[in-house]
Amino acid sequence: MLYPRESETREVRSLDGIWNFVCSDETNPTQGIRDKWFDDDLSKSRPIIPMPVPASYNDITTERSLRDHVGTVWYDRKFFVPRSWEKDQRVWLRFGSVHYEAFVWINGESAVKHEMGHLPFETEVTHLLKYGAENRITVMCDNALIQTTVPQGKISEVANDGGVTIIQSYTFDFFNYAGIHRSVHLYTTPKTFIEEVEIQTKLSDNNSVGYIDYSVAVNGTAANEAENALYVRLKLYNREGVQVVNTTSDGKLEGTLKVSNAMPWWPYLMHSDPGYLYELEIQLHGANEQLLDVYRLKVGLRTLSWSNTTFQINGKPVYFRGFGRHEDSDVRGKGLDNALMVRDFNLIKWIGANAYRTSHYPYSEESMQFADQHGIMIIDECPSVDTENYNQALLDKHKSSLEQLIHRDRNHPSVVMWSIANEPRTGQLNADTYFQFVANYTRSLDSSRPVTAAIATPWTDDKAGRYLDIISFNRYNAWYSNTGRMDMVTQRVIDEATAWNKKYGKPVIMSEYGADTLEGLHLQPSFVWSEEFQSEVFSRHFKAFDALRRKKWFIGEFVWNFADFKTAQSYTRVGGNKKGVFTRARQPKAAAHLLRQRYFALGREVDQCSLPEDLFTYIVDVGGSIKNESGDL
Ligand code: GCB
Repeated sequence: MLYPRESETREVRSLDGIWNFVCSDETNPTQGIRDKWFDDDLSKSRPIIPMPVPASYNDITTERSLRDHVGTVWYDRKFFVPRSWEKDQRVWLRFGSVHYEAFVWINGESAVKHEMGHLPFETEVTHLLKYGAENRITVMCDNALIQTTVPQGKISEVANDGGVTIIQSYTFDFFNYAGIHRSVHLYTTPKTFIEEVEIQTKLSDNNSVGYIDYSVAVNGTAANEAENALYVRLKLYNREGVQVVNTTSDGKLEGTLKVSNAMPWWPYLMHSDPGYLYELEIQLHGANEQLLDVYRLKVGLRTLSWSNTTFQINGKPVYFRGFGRHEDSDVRGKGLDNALMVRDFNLIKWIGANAYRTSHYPYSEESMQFADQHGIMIIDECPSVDTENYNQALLDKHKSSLEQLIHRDRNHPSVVMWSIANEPRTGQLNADTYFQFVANYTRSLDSSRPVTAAIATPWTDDKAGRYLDIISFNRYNAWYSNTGRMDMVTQRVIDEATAWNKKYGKPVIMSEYGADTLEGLHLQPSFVWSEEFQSEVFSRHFKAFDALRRKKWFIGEFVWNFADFKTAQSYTRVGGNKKGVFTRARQPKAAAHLLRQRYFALGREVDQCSLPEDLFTYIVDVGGSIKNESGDL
């Protein structure tokens, strides 16, 4: 599914803005369907309130009942479609994501249904629209999570003071924000149009020549009638806008572009010019050379390779230094917010990280494009969290989530690995065959990237690691285990990473470690929840990582978490999970400065990057170096 882009043959319109909103009764979630609320304006059925799109609806009002609502909610709005769209083209409706399940009507007619949060879906609406007139779009969104949704949850009816109440419970550790989370677009295509583009890139051994394997899929009646007459012309432009390749496909619409004097795509701090992108212009031509459609795509030229001991990009070993993150912020919840996205990337670069994992679901397409541009590597995770009680229906949906994710993200150079689950219960019965299926399915969709999963099951019990290419493990030494014991971190991390490597003979990443930290709480000597504690926990891990780095198979460290985020209510969470290196308002805690010094120091050692001038604060001129137990400062 291509991202909606304007071109000389396509128009894009946003339907973002303030929509009308109605919350169903929790005890009667299907009433709106039975009473056909989609047949007319929602305001005719129920009192409406204004609701921004994109945004989660939970934190917009002051009502507890809406924040904690379980079940269906409704949105609608009006929009005009120009008369000019009526002829010789097709119109598509596309949602960046709706969490969790969406039902959409246009002018009262069913248009599309989609299950799965954080992933886009679209449908053709040419036949449903009124041209040169006003139209209505209605969306019903259901946030209920059960044992066969991805992620899983449980719904129960529980007695309360006045009767019964519906409770949504889930084991994952982030708030189940819901609603129309990302942008809604209408866009046009010609009748015969470019429906899919798949590219794979590689570089010659000395990185001087790039190769882009492409294949284009076309949709449209003309394609069926005169398939052989169609061909694509591909033009590749470098960053300066200079055309470097111009070629024409055969009737199969696939082939390979060769790029001489290639500018490789490098991660941030691995090269002085990271995130180099070319622009690929794809022109679809029909009989008599007629230009049918044009679509443009950014392309990064890079080769990934991995073995049992290493992960390489363009032939150079990678050491990941990054974060687990969340799409989460005050008021907006999981709603797309460009200001927040740009701020987050500025912080990632400020701190010297080169990677993050899209824990625990796919992030916005806009952020994937941004990561391409800035050279930030992504471990791209599907929405399967705390996976358990394995069954066929769950497996089918889990596979579907990966299919949708890979389809969406396969052309991004920033995506360097697929994560097929976070903390699945891999010691359970059937975990073995379940993950064999999931991992093999992922490889069948894309064999150009390694497959991982972030595992918390003890290595002794795990049954999934043998199906992965890279082992990632999450562990909270001095926090959930041996709370407060700084003297029980370093050796345990070394031992566990080594045990994973010994068991499976694969590269190993520590994909989560950290400590909840209340900004402004200072306690010396360090004590749980204080800023001093977080810094010290990090430092004990750094020591372990440095010992592990000497063994080549240890390839990365990811702090949990980039920023504080909201969770379900619990007595272990003070307004949410506070393991952020940044606050929820995206300001640094003390440990952020420490982490910055480490990430840049690693960048200099591993990738010979230059250091920012303000990395170390001036203290005193002692006419030489200061020594501490770990060496020169
Ligand atoms: C984990 C989970 C993550 C939690 C984190 C924590 O292992 O993967 O979702 O937020 O621990 O802080 O408990």
